[in-house]
Order: sequence, then C-alpha cells, then structure tokens
Amino acid sequence: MKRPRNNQGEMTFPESTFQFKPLHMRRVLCVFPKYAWSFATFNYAFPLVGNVKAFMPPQGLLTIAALMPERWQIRFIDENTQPATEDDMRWADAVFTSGMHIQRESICDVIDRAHRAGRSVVLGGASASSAPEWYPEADIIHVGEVGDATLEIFELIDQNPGRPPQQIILRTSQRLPMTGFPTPAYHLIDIRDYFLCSVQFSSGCPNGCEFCDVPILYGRRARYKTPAQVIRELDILAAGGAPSVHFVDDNFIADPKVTRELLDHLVIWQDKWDCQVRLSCEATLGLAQHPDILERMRDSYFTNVFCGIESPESEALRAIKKTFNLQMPILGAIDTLNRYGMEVAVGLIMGFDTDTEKTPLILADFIRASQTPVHTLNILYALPKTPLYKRLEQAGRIVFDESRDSNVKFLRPYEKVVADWRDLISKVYEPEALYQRYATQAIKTYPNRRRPRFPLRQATPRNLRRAFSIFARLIWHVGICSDYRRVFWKMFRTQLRQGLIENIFQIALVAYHLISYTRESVAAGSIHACHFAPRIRPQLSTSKCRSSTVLEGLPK
Ligand code: B12
Ligand code: SF4
Repeated sequence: MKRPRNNQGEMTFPESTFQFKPLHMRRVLCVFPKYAWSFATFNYAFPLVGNVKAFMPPQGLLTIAALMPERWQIRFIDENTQPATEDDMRWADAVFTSGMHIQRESICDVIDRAHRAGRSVVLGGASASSAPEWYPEADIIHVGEVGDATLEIFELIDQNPGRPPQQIILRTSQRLPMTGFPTPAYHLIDIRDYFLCSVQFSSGCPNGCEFCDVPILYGRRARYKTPAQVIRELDILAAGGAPSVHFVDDNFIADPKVTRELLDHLVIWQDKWDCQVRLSCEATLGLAQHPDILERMRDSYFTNVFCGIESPESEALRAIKKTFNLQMPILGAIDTLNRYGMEVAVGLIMGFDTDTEKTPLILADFIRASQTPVHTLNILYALPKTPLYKRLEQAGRIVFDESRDSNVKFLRPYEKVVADWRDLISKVYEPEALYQRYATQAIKTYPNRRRPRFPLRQATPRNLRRAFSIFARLIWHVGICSDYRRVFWKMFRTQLRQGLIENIFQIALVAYHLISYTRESVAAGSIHACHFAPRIRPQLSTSKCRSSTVLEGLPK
C-alpha cells in the first residue's frame, strides 16, 4: 500500500493529518515497560517528592495512542507507575508496547504476559526500530516513526486483532509530517505521577556521531512541529501541574532559524505562566555561539541543558566524528550557557579507542574545572546499525558475553575500563564534591535566571501543602539523617539568603538521587557501567524472547 509523498519523504495526507476510519470497535491496551534505575531516572528522589512514581511520560506511545480512532477504546498503563494486570491484558483485543534497548527484558516480559492472555502484541519505539531481530516473539513490529506503517498496523488490527500466524514487520517509508502529529494522549495519564514532563518539537539530527543511532532512527534532516502545536502541549502540561518540561529533541538547535521562531512564542508563553514551569533541552555545544538564542532561552526560563560532550580530549572527538565540539573551547562554552542561567548536564563516555591511562584523570580534571553538577558517565557501547558497530564488527571487536557491561572489545583491558569508570563515578558523586559544584552554580548560574514577576501567585494552598511536605521529608532524610547534612545546610543557607527557595528543592532532590544511587548501586557493584542496553547476548537466553526466524512484511 503506497501513499503519495512529498520530496521530503513525508506522507501527503489531506492537510497532513493522520486519518484512519475503523470498521470495528477495538480495545487496545498500551503498556510502556519498566526501565532500569539509572543516573538519568531520578528514582531515589521520588519518595521525597511524595506522589511521584516515574520519571517522564512515554511520549512515543502516548503519540500513538492519540492517533488511534475515537471508536477504539484505549487503556494506557506506564508500568513505571503501576503494573498492567492479567485482567488488563484480557480486557484488550491487542496490546501495543514500546521502549528503548535498555527496556528489552521488560518489553519481552510484556509480550510474554500478553501472549499468556492470548492477546497479540504490536511493538514499536526506539529499540524495535533499530533492532527488530531482537523481538522474534512480537506479533507485529513497527519500524520507524509514525507514518504509512502505523496506518497499515491500524488497518490490520481493525480487520483482525488476533495473533497473526507469522511475525509481521512493517517499516515506515513515508513519515507523517510533524505538523500533523497530534497532542500526545495526556488525558490517559496522570501528569502528577511524573517527576517531569516532556514535549517533542523536532525529530532528527543533521550530525553523524559515530556511536549514535539517532540519525538512523529519526533521519538527518530535522523536522518540526509548529510553535502552535508545542504551545498547546505545554499549556496542557502546565495546567496539569508539571513542574518542569524537557524538550526531548536530540538537538534543540538543529536549525537555529526554526529554534528562534519557537523561542519567540515560548517567551510569550512563559510570560503567561510566570516561571511556573522550568524548561530544559538537549543541544550541541554550538548553542553557546548564538547569543540571541540564549537570550530567548533565558527569557523562556530554560534552566537546564544537556550537552553530549562525550570527551574533553580532542583526539577522541575527532575519532568519533564529533568535531563540532571543538569549534570553541568546551569550558568557555559551558561558561557562556551558565551566564544565561542554564546549568549544563554533561554526557561523557569512557572506552574510546583514543583513551589512555591518563583519560580518567583528564575527565576528573574536566569535571572539576567545568563545575557542572550532573554528569551521565557511561562506558562505550556499540548500538546496532551505527557506524561504530559496523567498524568494530569488521574489526572483530564486537563481543557477545553476558558477563560484560559492553559489547565493545576496548583497546585498553576491559576490567581496567570498568574499574576506572566505577572509581571516577564514585568520586564525582561524593557529597562534598557534588555540593561544591552546586555551590559554584549558585554563584555563577542561578542568579542569571529569569524570576517570576508575581512569586506569590504560585503560593496556592495546594502548592504550599506540597512544598511543605517535600521540605519536611528533605529536612528529615538529608538535613538530619544523612552523613552529608553539613554541606546540605551550607547550600540551604546561601540559597535562602538569596531568596532562591526553589533551588534548595531542586539541588537537594537531584543530589539525593545521585548520591544514593552511587552509593547503593555503583559502589556496591550492582549496576553496570553502561546503560545503553542490557548486558548483550547473541540471542536472549530467557524463554520470554526466544530466537526464531524473523519474517519481514505481511504473511503470504
Ligand atoms: C526522553 C528520553 C529518555 C527518557 C525516557 C523517558 C520515557 N518515559 O520515555 C529517559 C531519561 C528515562 C531516558 C533514558 C535513557 N535513554 Co533515552 N531518550 C530519550 C529521547 C531523548 C526522547 C524519547 C522520546 O520521547 N522521543 C519522542 C518520541 C515521539 O519518539 P519515539 O519514542 O521514538 O516514538 C516514535 C516512534 O518510535 C513510534 N513509536 C514509539 N512507540 C511505539 C509503539 C507502537 C506500538 C508503535 C506502533 C509505534 C511507536 O512512534 C513515535 C512517533 O513517531 C530519545 C531520543 C529520541 N530522539 O527519541 C532517547 C533514546 C530513546 N534514549 C536512549 C538511551 C540510550 C537512553 C539511556 C540508555 C541513556 C544513558 N546513557 O543512560 C537511558 C536509559 C536509562 C534507563 N535506565 O532506562 C537511546 C535509545 C537507543 C535505542 N535504540 O534503544 C535514544 C534513542 C537516544 C540515543 N540514541 O542515544 N531516555
Ligand atoms: S550524539 Fe547528538 S549530535 Fe551526535 S548524532 Fe547523536 S543526536 Fe546528533
């Protein structure tokens, strides 16, 4: 079934919208599988916040749910907030699920439970899109973004929701233009269950870093929603009580011209909400070269930006084709972002071919010099289909060994790389070091942020009650019981003096997660050095996702 397409490979539906008219009523259970705790998921902080159960709503599956026809009944369960029961599975005609590689075991578990209840499973999302061969048990696999494959799947489920005799894999060849993307089905979840919320403005990245699968999954040409779509989503999230919203775009400044246009709208939007919602995003360091964009970001109340710096060593950046990080001094770029009120979270990787014995020391020095509090530090992992994977495969350097944290045969001894990682991460998240970096941010970054014009407007009885209970828990767990209470109180006093009470909450909650996670998982040796995927296996050894022949296309 081929639909007309424009010269960007997008579907040319009437008015660029996704229209599917079903013939039957169907009951669809959308299940987002659990992800493992990691530095990026902030789980330790949830009990201190109170009613928060998970990190961020699953944007992809919510978008798919929003595209389903009104005639279909949908039940949406994020297993990071509550499990889908056997009754839920039996209620459904078909189960739709999604996820990243790191969620592979939980994805397989969802498939297994659905099958035990006799239901068919449709699987899409980042992991299945890049490695459909990892999921031989899924009944229908959706590869890629929303588009012609999605319509075909809806048509299949409408005709017959039962399990097909053979696996069907459908690949999107014509993407739905992002201007036709619906508002994700937020009405199916409780926004307050989440630590923070997300919006997607763009998809795709023009760069080609060797280790990254984003250009393969989402294309090299960034595509965009309109500012009106983004504002509509933000209004829903803000009205639902989201304290922060993260732009999940892989590169917020993929096209600076389009970013400027959005930011003009965001500044006005933030005027309306008066800093009730913090914004954050991911961007390349080149952001520092656009002062006009930075000004608009400050005025839109962007408080955090994640930058994949990967390594401060220029040889490494050249080798992984991330030379754009060398266009300006990295520390200078971080300083610039700080001057506009944005704290930078840094992504770093260990295990590059260029790493030497000195690399851990160089990284430690860099972290100290940058004074950025949050670092996601991973060891290198070769994601399927990436240029890195292909290069290492040709060199016989991909290893399938369940006991290892990475599928890469490093040039340095594996044990040494992992030990260096463990040692560095433990030092980076020592309470004194972490709070020291926050103290620096409190001087050089936070005072540069926009402040609410009417701070008392946010002091509603509900907000006050919530703030008081978080405060009480923080005082008990961190201010009284923790062994780093001294540094906490020091931070508390400096922020209080400046009237930056919100910062006390932010710093203490994030630090609590990072410190607890490091102590209980990293130091105890119970987690692996790489969160990019579960430990790699040639084929999953559990019966939940057996290896079998993967058939492409429709059954004949
Ligand atoms: C937000 C995000 C997260 C959040 C996830 C929160 C959540 N609830 O989803 C958090 C912070 C937890 C996270 C963590 C990690 N992440 Co992440 N993350 C993202 C990011 C930036 C955005 C995801 C998103 O919302 N996209 C927007 C939606 C609309 O896109 P989508 O999910 O792909 O959905 C589309 C299609 O896939 C399809 N679709 C999706 N689901 C389904 C289901 C069905 C049934 C159908 C038919 C279609 C369909 O339709 C959607 C619309 O087109 C992506 C990058 C990206 N561009 O997507 C990385 C990404 C998903 N993350 C990635 C990685 C590697 C990680 C980490 C391992 C990083 C790390 N070093 O620690 C950790 C894992 C932590 C853990 N312990 O689990 C990789 C995954 C690689 C892969 N192929 O699996 C990505 C692709 C980025 C990358 N290449 O580095 N991440
Ligand atoms: S690492 Fe970032 S900049 Fe590089 S290709 Fe991936 S998304 Fe683009």
